[in-house]
Amino acid sequence: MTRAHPATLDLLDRAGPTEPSIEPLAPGAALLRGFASDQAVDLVAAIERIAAAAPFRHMIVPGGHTMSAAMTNCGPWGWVTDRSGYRYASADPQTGLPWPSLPALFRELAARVAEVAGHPGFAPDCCLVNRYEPGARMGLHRDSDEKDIGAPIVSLSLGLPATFLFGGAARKDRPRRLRVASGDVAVWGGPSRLFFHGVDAVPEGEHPLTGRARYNLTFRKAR
Ligand code: MD3
Ligand code: FE
Repeated sequence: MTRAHPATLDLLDRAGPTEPSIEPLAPGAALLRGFASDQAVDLVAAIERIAAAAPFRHMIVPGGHTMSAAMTNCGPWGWVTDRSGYRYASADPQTGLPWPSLPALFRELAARVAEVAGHPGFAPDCCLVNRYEPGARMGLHRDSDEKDIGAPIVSLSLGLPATFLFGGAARKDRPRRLRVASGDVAVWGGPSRLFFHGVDAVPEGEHPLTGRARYNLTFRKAR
C-alpha cells in the first residue's frame, strides 16, 4: 500500500459516507463540515473563471499596509479597499469592468447553507473571494460594511486547511480556534453577525485541488 501524500488526507477522511454535521458555534452561527465537498472541483473551476476576468490582487488598507490574502469578487457588488477606505463597488477598480456574475452554483449553495442553518431566503449580492498562499493571514476584524446586518454571511473554504479565529462581540474576547478544511461551510448571522473573527497564517502545504493555496468565499448581502 502506498502512502497518501499528507495533503490528500483531508480528502480521504471525507471519502466515506458523509454524516451531515451541523456544529452550532454561537447563537446564529454554525459550522457545516464537508457540506460543499461534493462540489469542490466545480467550485474551484468557477473561481478560476472569475479570476481570469477579475484577477486576484493584494489590496491596500487605509493604514497603508498591503493585505497578505489576495482578493477578487463576483456578483453585483464587490468589496474593495484602498488608501481611502473600505467600500462596496459595482465595478472592479483595476479593470473598470463590472465584477463577473455570481455563478448559479454559488448562489444556490449559499442559499441552501443559510437555510439549513436557520436563515431562509438568503440572496447574496456579493461574493468576496480570498486566496491565501502559505503564510497569508487575516487579522481580527468585524464585517460591518454591509447595509443589512440582518442578513447572514456564508463562508466556504476550499483547498489548504486553516485555523479560523472566532471571537466575540468585543475585540478583547479571546477567540476560539476552529480548524476548517476544504468543503467546510460556516454561517454567521443573528446575534453573532458582528462578532470579531480572523484567520491564522496558513501553514505550508499542497492540496490536490488548489496546490499551494486556500480559497475562502464569503457570500454577503452588501446593499
Ligand atoms: C464570524 N474571511 O473576508 S469568513 C473576510 O477565511 C473573512 O477568508 C475569512 O473574514 C476567510 O472578511 C472567513 C469568516 C467569518 C465571516 C464573517 C463573520 C466569520 C465571522 C461574521 C461574524 C462572525
Ligand atoms: Fe470577515
